[in-house]
Amino acid sequence: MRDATPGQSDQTIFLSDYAPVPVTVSHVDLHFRLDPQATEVSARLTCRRQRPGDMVLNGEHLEMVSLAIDGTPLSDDAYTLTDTTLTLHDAPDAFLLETVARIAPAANKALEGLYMSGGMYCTQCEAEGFRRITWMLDRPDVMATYDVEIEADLPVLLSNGDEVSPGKWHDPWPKPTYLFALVAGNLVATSDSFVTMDGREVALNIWVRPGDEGRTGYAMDALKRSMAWDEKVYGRAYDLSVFNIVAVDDFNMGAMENKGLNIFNSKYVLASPETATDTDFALIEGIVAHEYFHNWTGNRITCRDWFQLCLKEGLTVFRDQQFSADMRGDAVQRIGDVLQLRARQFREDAGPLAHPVRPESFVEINNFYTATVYEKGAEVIGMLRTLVGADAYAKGCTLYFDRHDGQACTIEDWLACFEEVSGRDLSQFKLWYSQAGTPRVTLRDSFADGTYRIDLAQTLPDTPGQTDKAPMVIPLSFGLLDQSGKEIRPTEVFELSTAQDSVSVELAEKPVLSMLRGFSAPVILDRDQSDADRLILLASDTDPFNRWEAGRGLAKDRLLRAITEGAAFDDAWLDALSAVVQDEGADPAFRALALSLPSEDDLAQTLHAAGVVPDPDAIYITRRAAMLAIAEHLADVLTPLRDALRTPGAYDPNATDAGKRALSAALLRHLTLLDGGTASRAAYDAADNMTDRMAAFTCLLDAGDTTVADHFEADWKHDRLVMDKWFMAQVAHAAPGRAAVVAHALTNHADFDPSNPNRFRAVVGGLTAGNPAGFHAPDGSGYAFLADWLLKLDASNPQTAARMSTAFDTWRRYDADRQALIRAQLEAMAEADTSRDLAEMVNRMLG
Ligand code: B3K
Ligand code: ZN
Repeated sequence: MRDATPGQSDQTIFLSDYAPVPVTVSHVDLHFRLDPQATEVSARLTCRRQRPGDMVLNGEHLEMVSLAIDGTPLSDDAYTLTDTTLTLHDAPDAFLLETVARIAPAANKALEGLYMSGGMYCTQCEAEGFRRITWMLDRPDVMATYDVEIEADLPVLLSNGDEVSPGKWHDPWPKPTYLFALVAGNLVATSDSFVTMDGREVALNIWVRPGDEGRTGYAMDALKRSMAWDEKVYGRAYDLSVFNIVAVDDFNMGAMENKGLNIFNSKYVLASPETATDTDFALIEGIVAHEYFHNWTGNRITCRDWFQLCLKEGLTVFRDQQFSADMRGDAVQRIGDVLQLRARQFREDAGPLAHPVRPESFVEINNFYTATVYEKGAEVIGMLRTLVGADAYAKGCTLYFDRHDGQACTIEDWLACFEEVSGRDLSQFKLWYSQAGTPRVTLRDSFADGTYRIDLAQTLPDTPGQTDKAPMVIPLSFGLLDQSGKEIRPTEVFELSTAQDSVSVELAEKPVLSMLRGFSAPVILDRDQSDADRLILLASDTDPFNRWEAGRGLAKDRLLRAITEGAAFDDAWLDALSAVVQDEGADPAFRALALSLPSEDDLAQTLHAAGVVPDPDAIYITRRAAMLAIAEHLADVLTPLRDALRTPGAYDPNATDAGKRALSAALLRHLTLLDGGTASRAAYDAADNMTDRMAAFTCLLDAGDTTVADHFEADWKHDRLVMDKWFMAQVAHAAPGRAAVVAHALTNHADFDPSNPNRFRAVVGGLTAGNPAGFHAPDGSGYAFLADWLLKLDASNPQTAARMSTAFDTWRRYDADRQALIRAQLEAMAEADTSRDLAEMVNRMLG
């Protein structure tokens, strides 16, 4: 492991070891003299003793210029300086600590702390990046007010809070270091304003590089809608006179909620009809909302320590999902959220990286910004709301905001608010935070003598470091239909809180059970469900999630039987699918979701869970065969349906039009299997927006078209975000046998810059996530490609390398040959001189 300070950086940190700091900091005064190679950071920290002990400040990659307390330089024996800490011995009870540090932002390719992107200075401090800027108590329970002054020969100088004078900022709201931000550069703003519910006017700016300002309109609109929504739904108003967003090209993740100065990956800000797809627009809306909502859930009330990360992330994801559902429609949003949850979180929970929503130990906290903390964390909030009810949920949130404003909190603080308003004991519910793994709920039902009985049992699988877990409280929403599809019992919630339980209902005839409506709990439901019941639910359930789920169940059964037994695709299924796709009364977005088959990874996950070793090639081939069977079944209607879906007028990213385009694209994908690409070529040429263009482009790549990639490149070479799509699509849509070769060739392209995370993710993620059969090619070429690039990237950007390494986390699913190939790559990485980040991931995956 590289850069390890013995006994320090390879140390595991435990939740149980939490202790408050002996000396705290209440105000931070920073002066930056910016220079790419030698930025000088002068810090004056107002410090106050709370309990006995040394003050240990964090600081990494810093050159010390000076150090003084209350104006007097410190003698050598008054402090100890290491590569990672500055310890003050015998500090007084109240004092001003003055340090001057020198740093080199241009050399910082880890994209943590202060770094440079496209000529601009920017920061990323969460989780522990501030320590690369100056010495400070770099932990979330130390909340301070800030004054910041920036000196640089650049037109735009930004930091948190309100601008006092050019380049001088004051943030009156106490915040932890991770929310600090600074941006300086040649930027232009799109500006607007918002009047809060208490009548204050807030200036809104989205700062971008000159030339990009025409692509900020949608993000600005999403911001204003987010501000209004949080006032209306959660009663939360914004609290500064300005809200700035900056778009940055080189960014390790999606965006960052720094107080009053959100920094975004440009991919999640910049959008125009010509350059962004409907998916991009929806992501921009959701991420702008997410970061804005953090202003209350995360910033005003933050986390006591990083183990409480889900306190802000799970809650904020839940809030952004609610917002998107309000903007775009509940059903489609919920189906999309559950698809993501199963694809990312269920997968994580089923492998060596499984961990609780609130982990109990870590080596590198950046490795815990996971689907479990975020998405399962959001599901836990959703279940809490279901269990206490919408009214108590709203009251509990208000109590939380009132009671804990300005504090750094724990999950216990959060749950106590809901216990208080609902009068309910949530101690069993709290197990959702501490027990890892996806619960499996087994359901058996029977009907006899006028009684319908549902028997339920729950089990929770062993996960790393956890066995013999206790039963959880699982809210199961369900309703009943009669055999004609009419609802005979509306939705009710059964709380499964013991290992086994049952529900009995008196009825004249056996009903059709619609269980887990709206996916009321993040569990795997294990049951035998007849085709007849599924067909009734698909046609008639009042719960749209379960309508979709029934169709998905039918499809999944067919695919699994085709893979394991070579079963043919039956007309009953194809007829039902065809009816949904042609149902003009249904939302086109829903019809598009109904037409899309379970992903290759989903099928592999399900086979593995059933004790079958998944064969990635067989999965790929069978899935294609199923699509062809659907295409042939729908052959006569594909074109007329597409024609009927045309949206009149200019492109508009609204959800209704986007749904039509999504269905049209899904139909085109099937049509391409029949006509070899004729319709796609016409669609590509006719496209006047990036959504239609990408749909046609990927269809043509699937069809083996050899010229379209060059055309696309010639048209879009100048646009970095569009070119990310070009890089990714070629790898994701390569024939599996060629995927690693295509990916490798693209890494030699003049525009492949691995130091840009978006470009790296486009090519490497295009293979690992976009082309599973290619990644798992039997010759191991995909594995070698990933491991080579992880090691290369890790030398400069450990965070993104560690994150991308999770592609290997399913390795124990596969056959002995593939396992041996992956194990060899993991072992080679474990032996290599890697970062703490990557080393932790590799060691966990090796188990
Ligand atoms: N809070 C940031 C994520 C920071 C990740 C640090 N490795 C973005 C978000 O969740 O809103
Ligand atoms: Zn977040």
